[in-house]
Amino acid sequence: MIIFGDKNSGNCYKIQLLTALLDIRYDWKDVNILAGDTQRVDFISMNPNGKIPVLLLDDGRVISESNAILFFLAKDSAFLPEDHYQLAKVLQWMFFEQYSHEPYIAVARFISLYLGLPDERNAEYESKKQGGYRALKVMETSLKSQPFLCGEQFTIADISLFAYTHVCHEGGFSLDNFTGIRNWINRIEKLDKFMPMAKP
Ligand SMILES: N[C@@H](CCC(=O)N[C@@H](CS)C(=O)NCC(=O)O)C(=O)O
Repeated sequence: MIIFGDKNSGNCYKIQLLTALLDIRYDWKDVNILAGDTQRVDFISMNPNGKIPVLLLDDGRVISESNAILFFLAKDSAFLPEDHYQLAKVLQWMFFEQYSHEPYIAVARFISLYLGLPDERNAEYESKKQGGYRALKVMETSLKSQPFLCGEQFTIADISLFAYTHVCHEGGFSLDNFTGIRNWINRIEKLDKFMPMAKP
């Protein structure tokens, strides 16, 4: 199978981390968003939404959306609970990541790290920071009393939220007041076969 992605993207790193932890083999194709690769006809024919990551299976079938790819690849592994309630909790955190976390923390990081915080985006950046801190507080509430987001078991929900949380300082966030999150990050970085994200 082939993963199309950019190694500086947290959404793509989710897939790199899961495949490293599970020893899943794949080919990697670098996609350069700024050069327009995601808008080219061949790419759009795979993902009409024009976004990475994309997983192309050997039989030609395609999956987009990072959390859907995590779900697909984690089948039959310890990172996807069998218990129906626990599985719903995994989904709960992954929907939270897409609606209440990534649009704030990843976008603040993009504006700050990649665009150099231009004046015309400062108001947007500040509002992204507010939303980002709101999301971090929600995570902290769970992580101060349990090792992983869904309880004792490390799941793909942790991978999903780890991706942009552990680099949130690159978006101007401080984790000084988030002991639960800091301990959770350390715990994940110590997992067997952990793979760090590429440095920007
Ligand atoms: N919800 C999507 C978001 C994917 C996404 O926003 N990808 C960015 C890179 S991190 C992208 O491809 N942007 C290109 C564009 O919007 O043109 C996911 O989780 O996979």
